[in-house]
Amino acid sequence: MGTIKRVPHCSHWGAYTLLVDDNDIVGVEPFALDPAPSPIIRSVKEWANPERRVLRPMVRSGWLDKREGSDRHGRGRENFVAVPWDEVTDMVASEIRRVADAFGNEAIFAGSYGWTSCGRFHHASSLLKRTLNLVGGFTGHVDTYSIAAGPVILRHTLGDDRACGGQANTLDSIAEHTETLLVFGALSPRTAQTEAGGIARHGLETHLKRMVERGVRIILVSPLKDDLPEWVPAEWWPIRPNTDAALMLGLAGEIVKADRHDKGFLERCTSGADRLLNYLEAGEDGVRKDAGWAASITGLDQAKIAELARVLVDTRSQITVSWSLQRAHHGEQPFWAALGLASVIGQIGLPGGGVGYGYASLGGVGLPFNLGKSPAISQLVKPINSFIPVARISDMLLNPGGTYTYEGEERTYPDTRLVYWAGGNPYHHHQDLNRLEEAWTRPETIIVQDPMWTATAQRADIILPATTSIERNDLAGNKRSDMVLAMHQAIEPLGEAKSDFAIFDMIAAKLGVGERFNEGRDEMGWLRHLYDNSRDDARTRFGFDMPDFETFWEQGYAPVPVKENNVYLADFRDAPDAHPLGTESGKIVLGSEKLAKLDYADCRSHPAWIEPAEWLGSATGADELHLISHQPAGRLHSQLETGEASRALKKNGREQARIHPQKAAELNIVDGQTIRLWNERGACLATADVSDTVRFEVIVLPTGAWFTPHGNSGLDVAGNPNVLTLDIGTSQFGQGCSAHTCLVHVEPYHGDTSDAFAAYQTRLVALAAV
Ligand SMILES: Nc1nc2c(c(=O)[nH]1)N[C@H]1C(S)=C(S)[C@@H](COP(=O)(O)OP(=O)(O)OC[C@H]3O[C@@H](n4cnc5c(=O)[nH]c(N)nc54)[C@H](O)[C@@H]3O)O[C@H]1N2
Ligand SMILES: Nc1nc2c(c(=O)[nH]1)N[C@H]1C(S)=C(S)[C@@H](COP(=O)(O)OP(=O)(O)OC[C@H]3O[C@@H](n4cnc5c(=O)[nH]c(N)nc54)[C@H](O)[C@@H]3O)O[C@H]1N2
Ligand SMILES: [Mo]
Repeated sequence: MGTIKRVPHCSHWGAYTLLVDDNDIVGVEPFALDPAPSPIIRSVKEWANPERRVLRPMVRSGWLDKREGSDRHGRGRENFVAVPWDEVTDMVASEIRRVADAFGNEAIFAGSYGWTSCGRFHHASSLLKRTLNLVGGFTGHVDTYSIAAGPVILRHTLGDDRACGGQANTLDSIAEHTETLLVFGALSPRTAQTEAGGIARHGLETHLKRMVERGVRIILVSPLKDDLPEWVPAEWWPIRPNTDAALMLGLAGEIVKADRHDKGFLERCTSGADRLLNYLEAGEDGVRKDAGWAASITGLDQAKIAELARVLVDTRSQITVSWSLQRAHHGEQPFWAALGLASVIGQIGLPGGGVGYGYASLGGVGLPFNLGKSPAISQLVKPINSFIPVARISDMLLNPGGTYTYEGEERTYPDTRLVYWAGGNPYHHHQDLNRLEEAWTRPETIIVQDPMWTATAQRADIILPATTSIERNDLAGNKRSDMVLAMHQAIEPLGEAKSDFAIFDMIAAKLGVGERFNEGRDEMGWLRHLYDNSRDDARTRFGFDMPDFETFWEQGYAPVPVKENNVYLADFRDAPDAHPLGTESGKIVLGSEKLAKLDYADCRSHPAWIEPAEWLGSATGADELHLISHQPAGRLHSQLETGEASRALKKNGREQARIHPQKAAELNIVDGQTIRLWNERGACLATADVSDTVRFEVIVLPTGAWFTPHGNSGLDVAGNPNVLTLDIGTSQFGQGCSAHTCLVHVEPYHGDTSDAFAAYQTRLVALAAV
C-alpha cells in the first residue's frame, strides 16, 4: 500500500474525489458542497477496467486491404488489426484529404453528436470540428436529441430558446411564489442527476422540499407515477403518452369558454391569438376544445380537468414541461400549446407564474444560471453551411441528394463518403437501429474515436482509442453551472489510449495545420487559458472575482457569477414595445404568419392537437402498449453500462421493463420473467417489473443497454429500446427525434439466449486482446 492520493474530478453526474492507491481507484467520495450527490459517481472506477476498453488503434481487416473499395457489410463482422498510432493517423489524414478533394468537404459527416466526457477542453466533438474547420469544414448537425422540436418552435414563437435552456423562471422563485404547479412529464432527481458539462450542487430536491413546506398544490401529468419523488404529495394524472397538447388546449378552451381568459395580456403581449381562440371555440374541425374533448383524447377525468382550469386562473400557477414531451411525433405542439395555455391564463412575466421547459430534465435547468462565459475550446469558424437536423442521420445516409425541410426552408442531403464520430454512440442514441444498420453500410469509411468497444466502435473501419477523463487533466462547467470544476488526472492511460487533444493534435499536424490547431499550448497551458478567459470575463463584465488558476486547481472548484430568482419575461410584460421579442411580431406568437404561409399539415399556424403516427388511440389490440424509453436512472445513456449503479438496476443481466399488474395479468406475464417486446421494426428482451406506478397501457424501458443482437435473428437480448422506436422527424418544421412515439407488442419469452451474451463477451474479450 502506498499513500492514498485524493484526486478532485467531475463527470456529467457531478463532482467527486477519487481515492487512488498506486494507479488503482480504491474509493470515491462525493463533493463536499453537493447536497444530493448522484450514485453514478460510484461507477466511475469501471473506466479503469480494461475489459471493454479499446487499448490500441484498430483497423477493420477488409478496409485495410481495400480501403474505400471494401465490402461495407463487413462492418461489425470482420476482425480488426492493431495499427501503430503513426500509421493510423496517416490513414485518417489521408482519408480526410481524399474525400475533401474528390467530393468536397460536405461529403465528410462530422456532426458527431454525443455527450462524450464533461471536460470542456478534451471535448471530443469540439476538437474534431476544430480540426476539420482548419481544412475546409464538414457537414454538421443542428439541435440535439435532447431538444429539437422544442427550441425550433420556441425560437419562432418566443424569439429564442432561453425558456427551454434554463433561463425561464428559476426554481428558487417558483418555490416561493407559485400556488399551483402543473407538471407535464417529470420533475425528477432521476434525470436531474446529470448536466452536460458537469454540475457542482444538485439543487432540485432543495426546491421541491420548499414547495412541499409551502403547501404548493402539485399536479403530475405523466404516464409514470415516480416522475416526482414519492415524498412529494402530488395528484397523479396518468395521461396517455403524447396527448398532452390536447390536455393543454382543453384547459385553455375551458378557460375561454368560461370567459376567464386574460384578454389584456393576449392583446398587449401576443400576436395571432385569434387563430388560437378560433380553434379553441370551434376550429377548422368544428369541435369545441374543452374538458370533455380533452378527457376523450387523454384518458383523464373530465370533471378534474374542468376544476383545474378554474384553479389555474384563480391562483398563481406555473406550468413546467419536460423535454421528453417534444421528443415525440408532433413534439412542437405540447411546447407551443403550453405557451398558449400560459398566455390565456395571463401570468407570464409574474413571479411564480407562466411556463418553462426542461426543469430537472438536466440538473442545471431551473437552478441559478451562470451569467459569465463558461470555459470551452473554440471550434473556430465553419467555412461551409452544410448541416442536417441531428436525428436525420439515417435519412441522410440513405438518401444522398434527397430533399427535406427545416424551419421552413427546403434543403438537400449531402452525399456522405466519410463519417467521423468522436464522443458519441449512435448505436445508443438513434431510433430504429435496424434501419441505421442499413444506412451504416453506405459511407466508404467510418472512423470512431471512443475509449470503449461500443456497438458503434465495433461497426467502424478505424477506431482511435481515446482516454477517459480520469486519465488526463481537464475542467468542467457550463452556462447552467454555478461553479467551474477541476478534473485532475487520476490514473495513467490504459493501453496505448491517448487524450482526444493529443489525437487531434497528431492528425492536425499531418494535415499541415498543427500550429493553428494547438496555438502553441499544451494541456495545462490550455486549461489555464480557458479558465483565465472565464475569470477575466467575470471580472470585467460583472466585477466578480474568481480565484487565480493555481488556487482554483488546488481547491478543485471556483464559483462563477450567477442569476438567482429569475422571473422570465418580466420586462417584456411591463413594457412589450420597449422589450420586443425576436419574433415575427415582436410579441409571443400564438398564431403564426410564417406557418400559415408554409401550410404544413403537421405543424399548423397555431398550436393544435395532431394525432401522432403511433399512440394508444390508434392501437389495434390489447397487447399493443405505448413504449416510453426514458433516461436510465443508474447511468448516463450508454456510458458505464457495466458500472455498479447501472448493474444494480438490471435483473437477470437485462434491463427491466415496467408494466402494470392488470396488463401483465392479461398478457400472462409475471414479475421477474423474461419478456419480448416487438413491432415491425425490431424486437428486444427485457425482464418484467410488474408495478402499479405506470399507466395501464404503457410499458417503460430505459435507454442505454448495449445493443446485443442474437446471431442473425435481429433480436436484441440486452434490452435496447431503440430497436423498436420510430425514426421519423417530429414535423416538416422541426425535424426532431420522435423516440417517445412508439407502440409495441409484449409477450412472455421462453427461448434461451445465454449463448448470445456469451458470444458477445467472448468477442469483446477477443477484441481487447488483439
Ligand atoms: N429511445 C430513446 N433514445 C434516445 C433518447 C430517448 O429518450 N429515448 N434520448 C436521446 C438523448 S436526449 C440523447 S442526449 C442521446 C445520448 O446519446 P449519446 O450522447 O450518443 O450517448 P452516450 O452513451 O453518452 O455516448 C457518449 C459516448 O462517448 C464516449 N466517451 C466518453 N468519454 C469520452 C472521451 O473522453 N472521449 C471520447 N472520444 N469519447 C468518450 C462514451 O464511451 C460513449 O460511447 O440519446 C438519445 N436517444
Ligand atoms: N440518470 C440519467 N439522467 C439523465 C440522462 C441519463 O441518461 N441518465 N440523460 C440526460 C439527457 S441527455 C437528457 S436530454 C435529459 C432528458 O430529460 P427528459 O426528456 O425529461 O427525460 P425522459 O426520461 O425522456 O422523460 C422524463 C419523463 O417524461 C415522461 N413522459 C414521456 N413521454 C411523455 C408524454 O408523452 N407525456 C407526458 N406527460 N410525460 C411523458 C416519462 O414518464 C419520463 O419518465 O435527461 C438527462 N438526465
Ligand atoms: Mo439528451
